[in-house]
Parts: sequence; structure tokens; C-alpha cells
Amino acid sequence: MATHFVLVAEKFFQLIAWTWLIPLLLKSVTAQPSICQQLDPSPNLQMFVDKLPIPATIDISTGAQLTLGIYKITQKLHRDLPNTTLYAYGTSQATASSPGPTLRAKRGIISHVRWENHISDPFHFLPVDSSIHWANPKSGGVPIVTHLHGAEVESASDGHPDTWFTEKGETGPKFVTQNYTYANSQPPTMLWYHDHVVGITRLNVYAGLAGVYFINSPSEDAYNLPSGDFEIPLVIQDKQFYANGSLNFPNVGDSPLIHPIWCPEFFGDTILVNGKIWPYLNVQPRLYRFRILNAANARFFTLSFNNSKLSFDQIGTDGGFLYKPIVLSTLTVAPAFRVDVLVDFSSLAPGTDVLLTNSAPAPFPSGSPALSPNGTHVVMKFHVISADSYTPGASSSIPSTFPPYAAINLTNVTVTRNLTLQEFDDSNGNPIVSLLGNLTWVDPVTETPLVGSTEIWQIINLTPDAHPIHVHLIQFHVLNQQSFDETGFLNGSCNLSKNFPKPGSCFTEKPRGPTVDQIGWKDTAITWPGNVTRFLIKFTPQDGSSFPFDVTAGPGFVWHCHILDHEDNDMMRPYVLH
Ligand SMILES: *[C@@H]1O[C@H](CO)[C@@H](O)[C@H](O)[C@H]1NC(C)=O
Ligand SMILES: *[C@@H]1O[C@H](CO)[C@@H](O)[C@H](O)[C@H]1NC(C)=O
Ligand SMILES: *[C@@H]1O[C@H](CO)[C@@H](O)[C@H](O)[C@H]1NC(C)=O
Ligand SMILES: *[C@@H]1O[C@H](CO)[C@@H](O)[C@H](O)[C@H]1NC(C)=O
Ligand SMILES: *[C@@H]1O[C@H](CO)[C@@H](O)[C@H](O)[C@H]1NC(C)=O
Ligand SMILES: *[C@@H]1O[C@H](CO)[C@@H](O)[C@H](O)[C@H]1NC(C)=O
Ligand SMILES: *[C@@H]1O[C@H](CO)[C@@H](O)[C@H](O)[C@H]1NC(C)=O
Ligand SMILES: *[C@@H]1O[C@H](CO)[C@@H](O)[C@H](O)[C@H]1NC(C)=O
Ligand SMILES: *[C@@H]1O[C@H](CO)[C@@H](O)[C@H](O)[C@H]1NC(C)=O
Ligand SMILES: *[C@@H]1O[C@H](CO)[C@@H](O)[C@H](O)[C@H]1NC(C)=O
Ligand SMILES: *[C@@H]1O[C@H](CO)[C@@H](O)[C@H](O)[C@H]1NC(C)=O
Ligand SMILES: *[C@@H]1O[C@H](CO)[C@@H](O)[C@H](O)[C@H]1NC(C)=O
Ligand SMILES: [Cu+2]
Repeated sequence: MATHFVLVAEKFFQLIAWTWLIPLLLKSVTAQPSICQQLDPSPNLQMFVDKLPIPATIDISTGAQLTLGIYKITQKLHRDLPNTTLYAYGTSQATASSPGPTLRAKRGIISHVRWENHISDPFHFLPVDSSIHWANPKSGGVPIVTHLHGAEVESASDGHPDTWFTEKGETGPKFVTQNYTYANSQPPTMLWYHDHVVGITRLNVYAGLAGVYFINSPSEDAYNLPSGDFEIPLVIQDKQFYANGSLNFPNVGDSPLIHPIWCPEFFGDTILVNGKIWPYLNVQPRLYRFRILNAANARFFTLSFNNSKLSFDQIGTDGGFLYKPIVLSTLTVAPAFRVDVLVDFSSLAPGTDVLLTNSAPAPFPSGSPALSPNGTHVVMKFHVISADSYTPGASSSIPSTFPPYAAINLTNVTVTRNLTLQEFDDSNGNPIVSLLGNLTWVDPVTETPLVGSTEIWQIINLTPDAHPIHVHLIQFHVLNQQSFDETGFLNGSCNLSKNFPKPGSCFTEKPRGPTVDQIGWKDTAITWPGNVTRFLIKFTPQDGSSFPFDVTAGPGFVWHCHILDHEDNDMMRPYVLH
């Protein structure tokens, strides 16, 4: 009760604060250029001097409890950069790393992870904006809570943003336990774990709190895919550095009277893969399987090779295998997306260098271009080694198909929800908050699907940017997307209930199937500006069975934008099943 009153009061205060401040802001005559993108550039760092690290693997398929702590560490991110202070996951201070250790679970075998907070800092080492709703522990310290992204998981173990805890033992209002249980009931895929504390997720993830989690199954062995040294996770991030190696992050917002620090998106000028800046990987002229994760705060990556002999054979998405591989020359990977690709280097002569490049503008899709030739346009380099310099591993091949999955039945849709994405600006046009369905994080729950039911979530994007929208607990399909007239929708002169081309319809085209980067099982999908994007969601486990836990119990789930700066303020909503 008391908490609820405080939250409501805080929201009320925020609304009052805005209305009161806007007249003040109107007095400022010139529109300010964005302070947020004016960080000093990182030091010049030579590319491809560090080998791609492969995070250590921990097998969690025995059912025994693993304890993973969050520690403050320093890590060498580039040959010529002094060590960087980070927060990192590990079984000890000495072994903690960013990304954290890769966890390997087995489908059907429950795993147990105890998460511990070993950060005794009185304050976060990155600037917290206390004007936005955040954990704000009374006894100080750095709150943490870990979410296993993409998992079919009971809500008590989902890392709900209000279930945080500090090193001193202070807990968030919905805290249940530090001992998490993962059912591992879903088909084999790559998940990832990362921090999810209310209001500072962007800081904790940027500080280093992210790692890879595989669910494996013996059924995968039949496909003869590259494995062992030839199956490699690529965790891609952008960061910005001071010359002393410290992380640089905005400490002045575009709208400092309202949010002294918060910036609508953080984009770094330096690309890291698996925790090294612009690394290289020596490859044999053979087939590799790369498990790509975009773990950046806000940056989308559109990946390609600078060599037309190479392409991506995409075999899987967030939620597992596609029906069959899709051959792509470019691959758009939004924040939180996982992409499972095969790349065949066998046609390349020994000594060949290939760049993995990025052409996605930031913000996506119509912001500044990636900087070429020596900036965010480059991700990493592959170097093909000569045949006499290695022992070949077992051969592998590109499967032609994977078993079809049970499609979600459209005729079973019982509820269609209309959910807007909106950005609200100050009088200088600087974003001050982004909302889902025009509601804040602390508003009462509005999404309450029935267990087992099928729904369509129509995401109505009224902002100029694409947002990667993530729904916890389930994997869904992007049904379609459709351009519409935003102005007409907002002024009520057209209607989304009337479909194209009926007179009075807001839609300006027929529904289009998902873009190629959004086919298959998704837990996070791009919602394009000027479009209504429809998610087809069945609130069951992915295989259509029943949840092996009480999915209605506990603190509930959330859905949110995975641009972490948006999620923190305030593009996140609770949802509960009943
Ligand atoms: C990239 O090249 C530009 C000139 O093309 C130079 O000004 C800049 O310092 C370089 N940056 C890095 C990180 O090497
Ligand atoms: C820098 O970090 C590396 C780990 O990346 C560690 O081995 C080394 O001891 C650190 N050096 C210092 C001076 O802290
Ligand atoms: C959590 O796990 C720890 C370590 O195994 C154990 O000591 C503790 O009793 C567990 N706590 C709960 C609430 O289950
Ligand atoms: C690194 O440099 C920045 C910018 O000069 C400074 O603010 C910060 O305190 C320095 N960090 C350390 C650990 O020296
Ligand atoms: C790709 O980039 C690498 C590194 O700059 C270069 O050596 C190689 O020649 C380029 N490939 C092509 C086909 O241009
Ligand atoms: C979808 O559900 C309808 C009604 O329950 C049923 O007639 C139809 O066969 C189902 N289609 C599929 C592909 O399961
Ligand atoms: C669709 O709903 C019908 C009636 O509730 C049910 O019998 C059928 O199994 C459902 N189909 C799917 C694919 O969920
Ligand atoms: C959003 O909600 C506020 C009330 O909280 C209302 O005044 C406003 O008209 C709504 N805006 C839109 C675009 O729906
Ligand atoms: C509403 O928006 C449409 C654009 O779709 C415009 O043509 C129309 O004039 C607007 N009506 C009002 C009342 O502003
Ligand atoms: C939109 O169309 C539906 C169905 O035709 C109707 O019930 C509704 O009142 C219309 N809304 C507006 C704003 O015109
Ligand atoms: C959402 O909009 C659709 C029309 O596009 C309408 O059929 C449906 O009833 C709306 N849902 C709600 C909950 O208003
Ligand atoms: C809708 O999204 C597509 C990309 O899928 C884009 O090309 C199109 O411009 C968008 N529509 C509007 C009105 O912005
Ligand atoms: Cu967003």
C-alpha cells in the first residue's frame, strides 16, 4: 500500500514537474544540438590487434546449483588501452569476466543458479539519473537482478525489475529469491542473461553485465552442424572510452532541467566482440557456426562481409531453428536479437582477410550512418589460415531443412490489443520519456492474457525510430506489418478498425509479411516507424504444451523496448497471466 502510494505520488510529481517546466523551457530560443552525442571520441585504437576471446563455458546440465556472483573487475579490452573497470559475472572475483561465462543447459533438465551481489561500491561508477523512476536503495550500493532473456521461466526467477537486491541485502519491492530455477523446457537455442534493475538497466548492462546461455538438446546432433571450436558466440556491443581506459557514458542529458543525465539513446564509437575491441579471428577454410548476439544498449547492426564469396546461411533466431536455412548477404540484428548463422570460408585462399561490417544507421533506421572506414562500420576481422597450419576438425554441412514447428493457429486469436509506442519531447524537441500504450511503468497492469490463449498485439509505432519490443516468458511470431497514416490516427480522422483500402482506413498499404530478419520464433522484434506491427502470441510454452510451473504465481512478467535507455524511461510495462 505504502509503496503504491509512493509510486503514484512520484508519477504525479513527474507530471506536475513537466507541466511546470515547459513554460520555462519555452523561453530558451534556440534548439540545442544533442549534448548526448557529444562525448569526446575514444582514443585511436588500432583494429585487429587482439584475438577474439571465447568466454569460458560452465556446464549447468547436471542439476547442481551454480553460484554466479556480480563483481567489480578490471579487464583488458584492447592491447593499447589501460584496463577498464567493469561489473562482471563470475564464479569468483578472479574469474569474473565480461561477457560472463557461457552457461550450457540441457533441454528437459532443470538448472539452478544462485545470483549474488558482491559490489560493495556505495554508488554506481556510471552516472545514475535519479529523476527517472529507479531502484534507489535506501542504504546505497549497486542493485542488481538478472534476467534470462528468452527463457520459459517462472516469474520468481525471471529477474523482474523490482526484484533487485544489493550487496548489503536490501531488496526491491517484489523480491522473492536469489536462487533461480530455470526449467530449460524450450527447444534448443541461445538465450542470454543480463541485468534488469528498474531504471538502471542501461548502466548495469553497459558496465558489463551480460552473458550467453545455451539450451542444448541431443536432437541437434542429427544436423551435423559445426561444433566445438567451430561453433562460436559473437557478442557484439558498442562502447566509448577515455584515454585511461574508463568507460565513457553521458553525464549530461539533452533536457537537463527535467532529466539531468538521461539520454534517449547511447551509441558508442567503438565496437567490441566478446569483450575485445575490433578483434580478429583466425579461421580454417571450412564451415563455422556463429551464434550472434546484439548486446548493445541501443545500436542496431546490419552485418555483411566485405567479400562477395561469403554469405550468412541463417539457420535460427531467438527461439531456435528456422524451417530451413535462409541465405542472406546482409543481416539486421536489433538489440537483444540472437541469430544462428553458418558461414563457409572454404572458398577463400589462405591468407585472405575478411571484414564483418555494419551499415546500420544510429538511431535505426534513419539516423547517422555507421562511420567508415575505421569506426562503427567495422565489427571484426576473419583471417583464413593456411591448410598446413592446423588439424582439421570433423566435417560438417549445411542442413537443407529442420523439423517444422507447430505454427500458432490464427483462428484461435481471442484478444487483439492495440499498443502504441510514443515519445514525448520537451519544447526543444528533446525526448523526455517514451511510453507503451501511453502508460508508465508504475501504472496498473493492463495486459493480462489467459494462460493458453492466443492474442495479437498490434504495436502502433508513433515515433520516428524503430523499437525492438521484447515480451518475457514466451516466443512469438511476427504476423505482419503495415504502414499507416500517423497524423490521421492521432487526429482521429481515420480508423485502424477499417482495413486497407476501405475509405476511412488509416492503413496506406496491405499487410506485409515479416521482413526477412523477423521470420521464425522471436522474443524480441523490430517495430518499424510508421507501421503497425502485429505479434502473434500464444501464451503457452513454445511446443504448445503446459508450463511446467505455475505461470500465474510470483511477481509477474514484463514487456518492453530493448533499447535500454528507453526501457529505463519508461518504455516498459508489467504483464501477468491469469
Ligand atoms: C579514423 O580516421 C579518421 C580520418 O579518416 C581520423 O580522423 C580518426 O582519428 C580515425 N579514428 C580512429 C579510431 O582511428
Ligand atoms: C588487466 O586485466 C587483465 C584481465 O583482462 C588482468 O589479467 C590484469 O591483471 C589486469 N591488470 C591490471 C594492472 O589490473
Ligand atoms: C539458496 O541457496 C543457498 C546456497 O545453496 C542456500 O544456502 C540457501 O538456503 C538457499 N535459499 C533458499 C531461500 O532456498
Ligand atoms: C579517466 O579519465 C576520465 C576523464 O578524464 C576521468 O573523469 C576519470 O576519473 C578517469 N578514471 C580513472 C579511473 O582514472
Ligand atoms: C576486406 O577487408 C580486408 C581488410 O581491410 C582487406 O584485406 C580485403 O582485401 C577486403 N576484401 C575485399 C574483397 O575487398
Ligand atoms: C486451427 O484451428 C481451427 C479451429 O480450432 C481448426 O479447424 C484448424 O484445423 C486449425 N489449423 C491448424 C493449422 O492447426
Ligand atoms: C484452438 O482452439 C480450439 C478450441 O478452443 C482448440 O480445440 C484447439 O486445440 C486450438 N488450437 C490450437 C492450435 O491451439
Ligand atoms: C496520453 O494520456 C494522457 C493522460 O495521461 C492524455 O492526456 C493524452 O491525450 C494521451 N495521449 C495520447 C496520444 O493518447
Ligand atoms: C488529420 O490528419 C490528416 C492527415 O492524415 C489531415 O489530412 C487532416 O486535415 C487532419 N485533420 C485535422 C482536423 O487536423
Ligand atoms: C472506427 O470504426 C469502428 C468500426 O467501424 C467504429 O466502431 C468506431 O467508432 C470507429 N472509430 C472512429 C474514431 O471513427
Ligand atoms: C484493436 O483494434 C482492432 C482494429 O484494428 C479492433 O478490432 C480491436 O477491437 C481493438 N482492440 C481493443 C482491445 O480495443
Ligand atoms: C514501414 O516499415 C517499412 C520497413 O519494413 C518501411 O520501409 C516503411 O517506410 C515504413 N512505413 C512508414 C510509413 O514509415
Ligand atoms: Cu524503444
